[in-house]
Amino acid sequence: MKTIVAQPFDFTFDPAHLALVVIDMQRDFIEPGGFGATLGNDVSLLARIVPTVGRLLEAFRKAGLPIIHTRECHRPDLSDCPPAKRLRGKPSMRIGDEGPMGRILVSGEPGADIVPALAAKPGETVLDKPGKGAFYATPLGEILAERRITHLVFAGVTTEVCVQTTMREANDRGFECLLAEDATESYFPEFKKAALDMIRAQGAIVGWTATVAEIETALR
Ligand code: TIU
Repeated sequence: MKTIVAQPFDFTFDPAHLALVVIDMQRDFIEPGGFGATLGNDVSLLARIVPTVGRLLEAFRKAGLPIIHTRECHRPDLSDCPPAKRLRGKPSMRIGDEGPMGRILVSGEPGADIVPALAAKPGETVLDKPGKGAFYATPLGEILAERRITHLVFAGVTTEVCVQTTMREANDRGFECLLAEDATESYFPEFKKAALDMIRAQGAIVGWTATVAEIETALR
């Protein structure tokens, strides 16, 4: 067993049953001209965590542990994008519209891909998801069960939307969950802080948080 110094208390795990889930580090959220920008957000905040997520990926690669990357995107015919998502709000471009990185949040388009610095390596799983949670309408549960994974480390964007939703889904499915606090980001710093606080409050009601440095130390 190994231990990560974490909040609100230490996170203990068997490396044979640990995996990393990197949520939606896609050009559509992180680069100008994508989905995040169409919603009116300053995407530069998210770009800043790319090197930290890279360090976390390297730590898991060196340790030989499973890595799952998710991408939020939809089929080209948008049959998996309900009006409740596509027609929400007044974005400058909607999901499926043609933007500078191809059609917004559509699978196979340049914008839907993971930023080049964090691209998946051979043997890593890349999972497309139509919702905020990575378990909804995907085989993630089956993939983790096949590998006998019980403990998950999370990173990615955005903290209070797809990351928190996925952690809550994972917690309900019985996984012990830890969020890498400096490898996740929100367009709203106050929402990131609130999400971290609510995840680890009440005795880790949803899960733990720890820095990438603490995770690296434990995996070394
Ligand atoms: N808008 C926002 O903060 N997030 C999303 O729409 N998706 C993810 O968090 N991946």
